[in-house]
Amino acid sequence: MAVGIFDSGVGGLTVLDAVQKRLPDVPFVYFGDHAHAPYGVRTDDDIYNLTTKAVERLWDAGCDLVILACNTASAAALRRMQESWIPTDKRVLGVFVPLIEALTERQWGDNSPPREVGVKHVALFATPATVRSRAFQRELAFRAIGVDVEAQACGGVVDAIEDGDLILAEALVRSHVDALTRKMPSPDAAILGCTHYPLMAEAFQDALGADVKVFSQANLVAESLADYLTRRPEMIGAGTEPLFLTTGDPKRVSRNATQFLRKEITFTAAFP
Ligand code: DGN
Repeated sequence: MAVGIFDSGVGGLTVLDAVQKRLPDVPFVYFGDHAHAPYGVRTDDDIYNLTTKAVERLWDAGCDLVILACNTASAAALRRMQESWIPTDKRVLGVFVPLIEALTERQWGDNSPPREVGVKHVALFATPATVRSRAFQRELAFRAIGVDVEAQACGGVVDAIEDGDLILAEALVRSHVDALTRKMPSPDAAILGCTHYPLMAEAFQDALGADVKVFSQANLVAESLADYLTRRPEMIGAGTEPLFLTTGDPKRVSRNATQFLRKEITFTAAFP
């Protein structure tokens, strides 16, 4: 069996890269819904319908376990999928919880009551749909008390990354950080709540300053998946080269992904 990794575009490749390094023997299939990116400006119903279609394609490709490496889809669709749609022999996991557990200094699956933690003022950067969902604040409130969260919807950043326009992406990051620090002048931690943003991690850290601890998801999700698979070894198949599927133009997407991850990546059509 392979593990499926889904994102609306190239952002989930940051998660794939980290999990491949952590779990080199696990086979992966990546699905990027480039034809419909960005998700951040879509309605929740729209995001739910697109995400279920992508997850079904990953099931068809032999993935009984799928990670939604997309905060927007995790926020808008995951709970609804888990409540009514996912068959008992399949698992779909999101990307919020590992990050919130790290931020609140908890071990995997520690469900003890909320308590005071080291961080007090947290800046959240995410897509408009993720910010609207308040999913990070909800997960945080289950685990921590006394933490003030200021959210910034970072319009345009995902589009600039998908267009391969790094200069524009950096300028947008600076202006979103400015907007946030006008509302919260001295955050002590920042959450990169979109899997595209680790591609801009340096720009976020530069704009925020070295004193702000920046949490991004790739390594945290990789650790949490490794933990999960240790408890479910039957979910691991034999290692193969990963398969990259896209609903967009495979040539263009391969070029963009190769530029961002600085290694050769070849996408094929998800629905030929
Ligand atoms: N990488 C997706 C996320 O983590 O939210 C971006 C979603 C989008 O398409 N805007």
